[in-house]
Amino acid sequence: MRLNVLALIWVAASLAAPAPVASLSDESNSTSTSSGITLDELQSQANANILASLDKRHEDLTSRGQPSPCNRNTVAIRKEYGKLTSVEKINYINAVKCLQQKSPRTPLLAAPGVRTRYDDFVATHINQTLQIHYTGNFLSWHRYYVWIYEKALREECGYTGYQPYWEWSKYVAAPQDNPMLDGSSTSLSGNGVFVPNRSDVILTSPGVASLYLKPGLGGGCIYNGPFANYTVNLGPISSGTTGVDGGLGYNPRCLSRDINPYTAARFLTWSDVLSIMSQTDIYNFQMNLQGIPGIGIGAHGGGHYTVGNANDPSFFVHHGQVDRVWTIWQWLDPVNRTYALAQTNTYLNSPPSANTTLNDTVQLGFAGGATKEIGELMSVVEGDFCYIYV
Ligand SMILES: *[C@@H]1O[C@H](CO)[C@@H](O)[C@H](O)[C@H]1NC(C)=O
Ligand SMILES: *[C@@H]1O[C@H](CO)[C@@H](O)[C@H](O)[C@H]1NC(C)=O
Ligand SMILES: *[C@@H]1O[C@H](CO)[C@@H](O)[C@H](O)[C@H]1NC(C)=O
Ligand SMILES: *[C@@H]1O[C@H](CO)[C@@H](O)[C@H](O)[C@H]1NC(C)=O
Ligand SMILES: *[C@@H]1O[C@H](CO)[C@@H](O)[C@H](O)[C@H]1NC(C)=O
Ligand SMILES: *[C@@H]1O[C@H](CO)[C@@H](O)[C@H](O)[C@H]1NC(C)=O
Ligand SMILES: *[C@@H]1O[C@H](CO)[C@@H](O)[C@H](O)[C@H]1NC(C)=O
Ligand SMILES: [Cu+2]
Repeated sequence: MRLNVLALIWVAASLAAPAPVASLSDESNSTSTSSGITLDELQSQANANILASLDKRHEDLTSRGQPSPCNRNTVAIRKEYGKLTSVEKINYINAVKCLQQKSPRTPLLAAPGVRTRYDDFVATHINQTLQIHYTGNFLSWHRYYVWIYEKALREECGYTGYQPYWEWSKYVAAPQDNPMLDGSSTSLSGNGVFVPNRSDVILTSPGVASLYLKPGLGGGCIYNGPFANYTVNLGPISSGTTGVDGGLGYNPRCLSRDINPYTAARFLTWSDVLSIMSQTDIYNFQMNLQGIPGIGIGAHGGGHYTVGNANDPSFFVHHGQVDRVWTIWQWLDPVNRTYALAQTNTYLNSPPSANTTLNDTVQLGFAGGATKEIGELMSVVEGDFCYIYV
């Protein structure tokens, strides 16, 4: 499915172009260390800061005789999908399939198309789309969403691991060879069947140049791997083809996928990630991640157009990486960045709304979780959260 809705209401925006800081130089991928800094190195710095903060808190709490449940020995570790063992991958896949077989919590009156527990998550994302993208809560909402999904996998489906992430740049040359997408029994299935002669996806919006995205290597239904012949029930929400009831109606069809090396090469290289990481304020950080209208769709949009949307099980692995990039960026300068917010509560501030604050709330509907203030979701080791990325 296409997230053309992101383009529908793009508005002309005068935004700073990506400006990498001088100390960070380009790399073709995150595993190479021949020159310049890599994402792994930035992650090491960030993790050193997180662990130092955990240690300090642990010392403070234990010296006062108080419990210290989140410390360096208990912190959950989220890993890159390709680095999970085969058994870990299969456990993750089986837990996702379990959610896809369990009964939903969403009443049919609220979303007539929901059929499974997994659909509760898809419905929540569709329902709130225009309040959680290009907004001040984009990062915190999706952090909470991925965490509640991980919690459901663990508590409702017996998964004992944590949410994996997709290291975009590592597989940018051939996203179809990513162990997450290679079609093997330890992947989240591979490509959809190739549909020839498709035209470019055109993202248009008033006042800015249209973007043309070449079609990828698939486009049709997925017949391989663990999610072969999986039926999606909700959506789509793309322009012109919005499903019944605004995407919340029952619209059963195959899970399709169009793995797209052209989109990956354009938006998911280490150089792209570096431009995002090099932003020094939260406004430019999150705009570069989401994509500046008329210039690009960012790594967030790039990942979705390289693989898929919330009906696709890879969605949560992609958003694991979005959260990882934010986490690393925050912890490279925790004092200035942990609680930094920008933007408003409406999509590109249309219609105009108040600036997002730490006291604004987010909720995940029938997916689960309590209503939270954004301030409770800003640190991966505060409140309900206690995890790091390695
Ligand atoms: C959609 O959001 C509205 C407003 O928050 C809420 O009342 C409704 O229950 C939501 N529906 C679903 C399916 O989450
Ligand atoms: C990373 O880049 C190096 C050198 O540019 C290349 O040899 C290697 O194959 C790349 N690795 C991946 C996983 O793309
Ligand atoms: C694809 O387009 C080419 C050129 O227009 C045409 O010759 C060919 O038959 C088309 N293939 C299919 C499968 O439609
Ligand atoms: C998927 O559906 C196709 C076509 O209906 C069928 O040939 C194939 O055996 C199915 N595969 C699985 C794994 O169910
Ligand atoms: C935090 O921001 C202040 C004000 O812009 C700046 O002086 C300081 O260097 C920043 N802290 C770090 C660790 O970069
Ligand atoms: C909202 O945030 C912008 C950018 O930080 C700022 O210029 C503006 O004054 C804020 N508006 C209000 C009403 O606080
Ligand atoms: C507003 O948010 C701040 C930061 O998260 C928090 O410390 C404070 O308690 C909140 N205030 C209210 C009235 O909830
Ligand atoms: Cu989203």
